[in-house]
Amino acid sequence: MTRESLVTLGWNPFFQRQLAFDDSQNVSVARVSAHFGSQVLLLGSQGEFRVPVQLAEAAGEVAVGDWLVLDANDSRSLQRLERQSLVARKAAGEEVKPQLIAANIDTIFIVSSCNLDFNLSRIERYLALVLQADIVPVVVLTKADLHENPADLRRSCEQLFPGLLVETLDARSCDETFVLRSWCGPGQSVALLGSSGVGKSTLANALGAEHLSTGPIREDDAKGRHTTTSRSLHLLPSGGVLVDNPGMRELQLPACEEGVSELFDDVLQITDQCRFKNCKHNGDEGCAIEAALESGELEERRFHSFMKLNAEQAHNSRSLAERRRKDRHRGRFYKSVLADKRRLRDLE
Ligand SMILES: Nc1nc2c(ncn2[C@@H]2O[C@H](COP(=O)(O)OP(=O)(O)OP(=O)(O)O)[C@@H](O)[C@H]2O)c(=O)[nH]1
Ligand SMILES: [Mg+2]
Ligand SMILES: [Zn+2]
Repeated sequence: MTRESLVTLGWNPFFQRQLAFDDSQNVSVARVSAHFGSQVLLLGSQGEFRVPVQLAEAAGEVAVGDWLVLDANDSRSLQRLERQSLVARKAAGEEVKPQLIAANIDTIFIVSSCNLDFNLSRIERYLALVLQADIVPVVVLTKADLHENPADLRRSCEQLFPGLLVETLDARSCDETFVLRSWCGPGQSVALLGSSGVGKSTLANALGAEHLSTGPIREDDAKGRHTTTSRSLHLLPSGGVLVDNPGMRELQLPACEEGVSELFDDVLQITDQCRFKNCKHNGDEGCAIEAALESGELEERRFHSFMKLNAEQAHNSRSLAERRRKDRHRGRFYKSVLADKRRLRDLE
């Protein structure tokens, strides 16, 4: 395998150190570029190739962006390398289980458009997820060409988190997307997250990912039509790789306590001053939040967003722990049933 071509796919010493095989063994390394359910698309120094999911996941479940060590003869995965980062959300629907979005990503462009889709609380949701995964967030406000004063929207986003980088642009324009190039350099992995129709694939195309399909949005509510249907990883001419994602209908937070705490550090500092440790911030005596809301120090919207996201992640985190406990319990139960059956058979 040539290390040089792997470097353009994001290979670095963090992965190199984990290799349990040496050059004399008949193995190759590849990165997961798409997951189609029954088949997985891989990118290696020899180019793109498909393998059945049973072979790709022989060493564990994979996400787009994962690095795999493969048996060079039959492409069976022998080792899934430890991830530098992992973005996951709670899968849509009632069931509480994580859905892997992308692995080994350095920067996430949280894409929102300067139209009806623009919503600070939704951007906060994405931010909590990205901060939780220890990935650099950049907010990209597309369709700036359709808004009278995109700089106002940029300023309100900048206030969501100290030092947050926000760019406003026309995603169709290669010149305007140039401001994003510094995150797309050699060895860098970027992923796009956002609702349907905000211009993720348009942006990917302007950055040089080849020919991704884009589609018109509905005129009445500016919602997209879910043009992109699966995630995929693409090489960029600037040297990095980019993961385009399908638009998200709902982004439910998984266990995300650190991300929420980091994002809402200002609110937590105020709650520290409430008279009682278990203050519900709901008319309780000596509540510092109430005072901050009244004085205007804390914005009503931000406080509600904090309460909502915190409760949601705590709920999903508890449900996830409960599910794991049940799975373990069920495992023990089946084992004991099997043992009983074996005993009965031995007695027969
Ligand atoms: N005027 C304008 N139109 C844009 C801009 N960005 C995207 N569009 C248009 O918005 C529509 C939706 O763009 P897509 O790139 O398909 O959106 P997407 O986020 O990939 O949507 P999904 O794949 O459904 O998640 C297309 O008609 C684009 O041409 C922009 O910055 N300005
Ligand atoms: Mg798309
Ligand atoms: Zn309080």
